[in-house]
Amino acid sequence: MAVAAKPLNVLLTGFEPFEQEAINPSWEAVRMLDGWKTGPATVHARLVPCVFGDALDTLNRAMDELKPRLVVCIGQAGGRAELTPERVAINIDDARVPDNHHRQPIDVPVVPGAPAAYFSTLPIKAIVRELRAAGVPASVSNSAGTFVCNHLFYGLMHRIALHADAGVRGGFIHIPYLPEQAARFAGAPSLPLDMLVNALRITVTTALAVKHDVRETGGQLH
Ligand code: PCA
Repeated sequence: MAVAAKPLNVLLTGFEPFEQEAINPSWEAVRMLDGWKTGPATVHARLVPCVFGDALDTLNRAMDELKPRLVVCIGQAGGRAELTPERVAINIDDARVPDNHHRQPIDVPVVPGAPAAYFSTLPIKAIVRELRAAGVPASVSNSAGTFVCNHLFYGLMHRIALHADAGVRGGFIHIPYLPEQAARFAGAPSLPLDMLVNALRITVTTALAVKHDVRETGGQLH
């Protein structure tokens, strides 16, 4: 008798626009994948506010509801030319500009008393390799910054580390502007939406398939 496969949920999050932008490429790309199925997995897209604290509340509610096996949070990194899987989340909020609720924490921990940092548990090197093989520019990043993206990434990894969600893997990927955003800033790099969406499909399938990351160069001198 055939045994019904257990539903396997994948949570992708994207951010609302911030800092005078009308759109955020992370949500524009993530929302295209809501309901997408790959093998036994179904992707669920969620919009996250660009607000310290509230962003984590939204993530926690979505994880409680969906009990995902894989969580990939996506954010905009205007000025970057590539998709950049982040290696490490750090326990600090240090906002250069106010968030969407005019909060501007400076040098406070995301979680008081918690570890200084957590590593992504996504296979970041394998993701970069698969993206490049598909013709998508990608590199490992060693800093997710100290704004709301790092805040969300840290909160995600802290939750996973506390074993509230045993076996869950998670991480964060920054993505460049869309062309219509970059058109406002001379020389700013961008990638088109269809390439970003395809790159997120590759990211999900690679993260589900690769349990032990590949060992190859991806470091930086500084
Ligand atoms: N990028 C910001 C916050 C929201 C987003 O998309 C960041 O990198 O922190």
